[in-house]
Amino acid sequence: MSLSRGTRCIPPPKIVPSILSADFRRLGEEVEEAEEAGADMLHFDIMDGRFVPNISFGPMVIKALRSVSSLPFIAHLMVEKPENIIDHVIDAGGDFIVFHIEACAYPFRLISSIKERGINVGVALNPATPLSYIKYFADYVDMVLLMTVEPGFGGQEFIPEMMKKIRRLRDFMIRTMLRKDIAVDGGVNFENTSSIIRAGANVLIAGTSIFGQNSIGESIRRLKRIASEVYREICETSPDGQL
Ligand code: S6P
Ligand code: MG
Repeated sequence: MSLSRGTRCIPPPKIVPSILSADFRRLGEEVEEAEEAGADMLHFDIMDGRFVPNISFGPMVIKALRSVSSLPFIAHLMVEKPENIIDHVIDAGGDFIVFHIEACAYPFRLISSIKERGINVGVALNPATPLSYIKYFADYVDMVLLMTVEPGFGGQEFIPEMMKKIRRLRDFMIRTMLRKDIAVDGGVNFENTSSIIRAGANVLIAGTSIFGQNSIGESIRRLKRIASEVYREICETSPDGQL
C-alpha cells in the first residue's frame, strides 16, 4: 500500500443520494432522475440487523441498479464481519466500500484486501467513536465517513455535536497533509449544508432531503448549489483550505 499525502486543499463537494429513502416501487426511475440532476455518486446502505437494529438490502440491489446507472456506487456496510460480504458487493458492481471501524478488528488487513481488488475504500465512524481510532491508517483510505446520526434508520436529526468532529477531522487532515474525502451521513438538509461544508466535509450523503422531497432533481441541484457556493468562498478566502 502506498501513502497518499497530498496538497492542503479540501477536495470539491460531492452530493451523494442514499437510496434508503427512495421509493422502492420505482427505484430505477428515481436513480435515473438523480443521475440526470448531477448526483456525484450513489449510496447503498447495507444493514444486517446485527450491527444495526434494522435490515435493508444486500448486493442484489446494487446488481439490479448497475445496468441503470453509470454513477460510482458506494456501499456503506453497516454489518458485522464486513470481510464476509466484500467480494459479493464488488462482484455486484460496487465501486467504493465503506466499512465501520466498530465492526472490524483488523482494519489494515481489510483495507488491503479491498484495495487488492482495485476498489476505493472508506472507513465509517459512529457518532460516539473517537477520531483517534483511525489515526494510524487514515493514510490508507480514500474517505472517512462520519455518521452524524446513530446508524440504522433514515430521516433522523443531525447530531449538532458532530459539527465539531468534522472540523477536528479536517484540521487533522490539513495538519498531516492528507487530501481525503470527509463524508457526512445522516440528517443532511438544506439548512445545515453550508455549515457542514464550512466545517470541512466535502461529501454529503442525503436520503430524506433528496428522495423524500417533491422533486429529486430540484433537491440535488439545490444542495449542489449551496455546497459549491460555500466551497468557492472557502477557496477564495483561504487558498490552502485552512478554515
Ligand atoms: C443512518 C442511515 C445512513 C443513510 C441514510 C441517511 O442509519 O442509514 O447511513 O445513508 O440514508 O438518511 P437521511 O434521511 O438522514 O439523509
Ligand atoms: Mg449510509
